Order: sequence, then structure tokens, then C-alpha cells
Amino acid sequence: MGKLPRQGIDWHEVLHRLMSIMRRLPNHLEHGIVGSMTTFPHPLAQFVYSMYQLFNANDVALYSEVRNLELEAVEMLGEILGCENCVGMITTGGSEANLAALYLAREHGYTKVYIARTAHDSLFKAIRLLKLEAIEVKYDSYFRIDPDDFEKKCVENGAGILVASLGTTGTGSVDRVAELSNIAKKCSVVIHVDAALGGFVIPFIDAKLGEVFKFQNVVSATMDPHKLGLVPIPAGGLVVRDEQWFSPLYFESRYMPARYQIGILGTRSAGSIAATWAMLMYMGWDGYRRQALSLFELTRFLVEKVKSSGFDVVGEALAPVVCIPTERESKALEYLWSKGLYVYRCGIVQGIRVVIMPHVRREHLEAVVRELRNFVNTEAL
Ligand code: 0PR
Repeated sequence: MGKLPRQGIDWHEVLHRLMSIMRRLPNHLEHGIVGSMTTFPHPLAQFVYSMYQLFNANDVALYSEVRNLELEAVEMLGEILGCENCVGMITTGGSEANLAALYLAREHGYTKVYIARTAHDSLFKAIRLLKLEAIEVKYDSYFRIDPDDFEKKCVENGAGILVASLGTTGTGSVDRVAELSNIAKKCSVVIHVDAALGGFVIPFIDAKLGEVFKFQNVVSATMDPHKLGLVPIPAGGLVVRDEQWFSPLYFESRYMPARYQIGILGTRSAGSIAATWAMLMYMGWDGYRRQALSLFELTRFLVEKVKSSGFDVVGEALAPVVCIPTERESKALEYLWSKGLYVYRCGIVQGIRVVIMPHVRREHLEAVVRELRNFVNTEAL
């Protein structure tokens, strides 16, 4: 068990033990991981990550060039969302970026958070950690924030921050930021957009939905390179409109040569920054657009297959997330896992969630629908 050996053991033995555990772990290339937003990172990004992982990006005096790379990477992420000269930072993932975004809002005096149940759990976690006030906003039958309800709530409650999603976790729905921004303006509400997954697909398909920074009251966005950016875990992105909004994330660090550090963490690996920068440069706009188009094609294929097999799809599946409702969610999940198809839960409704990531193939999707049919047939016996 977890007992520190008195004398260290041979490193071959250490590796042997870890290899045998690793062989039992499902991986993206050999197994049916069809339900989470992770994928096999690009080999270039893996290589660059290992090149840079030893450097502490938060030692900004020693590694000011890493901060430059970080700012370039964040600016490129911002450009995808329609921002010119955005600033920000690379985080460990969407949860840290969402937490930091709500912290920024609080520091600027916004303590009310307008939020729908469709938002990712990390935002509710952030509200709890930061002791903010959540004001629940309804969602429509497509799992998008209901603009009328938002208007009613913001007229009643006044200034705050609205959380919108570009690709919700449960159904892949896309909030209509243009319309929400108009309403928000009237009530002095600013907006944070969680584009952790959808930010790498929606803007490449539909600029009107994707260029969220065109709306002046959008102050920040989350965009995760370790999802569809093809960068290894951990890599999230916090994109912020300007330096003034970002400034509360500079923290005093008295012993550091620069006297400050950036963000919620202390030491943070430059690996995530360099790998994100490398992938943005390597893929470019066209590379991510091609990826988005092929993911959408597969998503449409799945939606049609699901429907023609007598099942339903919830939401609008604009991002490559498909939620198939079933009241026997846990049983269906268990059944599919036993067949080596690692689907997840929709969360927002009872149902099975499939996420179409770059490693997912047509055969996986056919197998999901086939096994779901088999599950229903065995249950009916
Ligand atoms: N925002 C959205 C819209 C998300 O879907 C997620 C995570 C986050 C923020 C938080 O991101 P981090 O997990 O990077 O902090 N969604 C992933 C998902 O639904 C989480 C995940 C990741 C689940 C890996 C399982 C897994 O193996 O798939």
C-alpha cells in the first residue's frame, strides 16, 4: 500500500509497476473513449510540452520570454473569439479559468452572477468559493439561456455578471451572446463566456455566434487548449478584454525577483504555454476550421443514426456534443461501459452523452447506437 520504502527500489521496478497499471487504463487510441472532452494530444504539442515543462512560468523575471509567449498565445485565442489585443493567461483548465474570471468580476464590484443550470459545474464551484450571489436564469427547450427570463431577472436585480456558454457541457448548446449582450447593456451586466469546448469549433463555422468579444460588455472568456486545441492536460485559457480588467490577477510575491506572480497558482509549468502557442501556430485558422468541419460531419452522422434508430437527441448539438435521453441513465451507462464504450452523463437531463473528439471514429458512433439498441432490447426482456 502507500508506504514509503525505507530504501528506494530499483527504477526499472518502479517503471514496471507503473507500466502494468497503465496498460489497464483506457486510452484514446485503442479504446472507446467517446464521452469526455479529452483527446489524444498532437505529438508536436506533447514534444513541446516536455521541452518547456521544467520552466516556471510564474518566475516572470527569469522567464519573461515565456510570459511573452503566453501573451501571444492568449491573443491568438482571443482572435478566434473576435478580440483584438486581448490579454490573459494559460491556466490548468476550464475550472481555473472560470474561477479566475468570476474572481475578476468580483474585484471589479460585480457580486451577482446570472447563471443557468446549463453552465458547467466549475462555475457553481467558483460562486461557492468566492461567496458570490447566484441568480438563476431559465433556459429554453434548446438548453440556451432564455433571453426573456434573463431580462426579467436583470431588471429586478441590477448589475452583475452573466455566464454564457459556447457549447454547454451537457448538450452542446450555444447561448446567443448577441441577444443577451443587448439585454445586459440595459442592466449594467457584464458577460463571461465559457467557450472551453465550443471556442475551438463554433467560431470556425459561424462567425456570428463565435465572435463574442465584438460585444463590448463581454469582459472575459474561457477557452481550453486541452480540449479541442489538441494540447496535453493541463492547459486552459483565460482570455480577458484588457489589462485593466485583468489586473486583479497580479499578486504580490515579496521574495520573487519580479515581486509579483500571475494568477491563482504559484509555480506553473511553461509546458502548457509553449504547447498552446505551438499548436495555435501549427494549426492556424484553417487547421482548426478543417477539424471543426470534420467533427460537425460526424456529429450530424451520429444525430441521424440516433434518430433513425428510434432514440432522441436533446438540445441543438451545435458543438460536437450529443445527449441521448434515457430514464435508465445509470443502467445504460453501465451497459455501454461493459462493452468498452465510455460514454458520460448529460448531467442537465437523464441521458447518455457522447462527445465527438478528433480521435472518435464513425465505427465508435455506430457501436454506441447499436449497443444502446441492444440495451433497450435486453431491458425489455
Ligand atoms: N467549461 C465547460 C463547458 C466544460 O465542459 C468543462 C469540462 C469545463 C469548463 C472545466 O474544464 P476543466 O475540466 O478543464 O477544468 N468538461 C469536461 C467534460 O465535460 C471535463 C472532463 C474532462 C470530464 C476529462 C472527464 C474527463 O475525463 O468532458
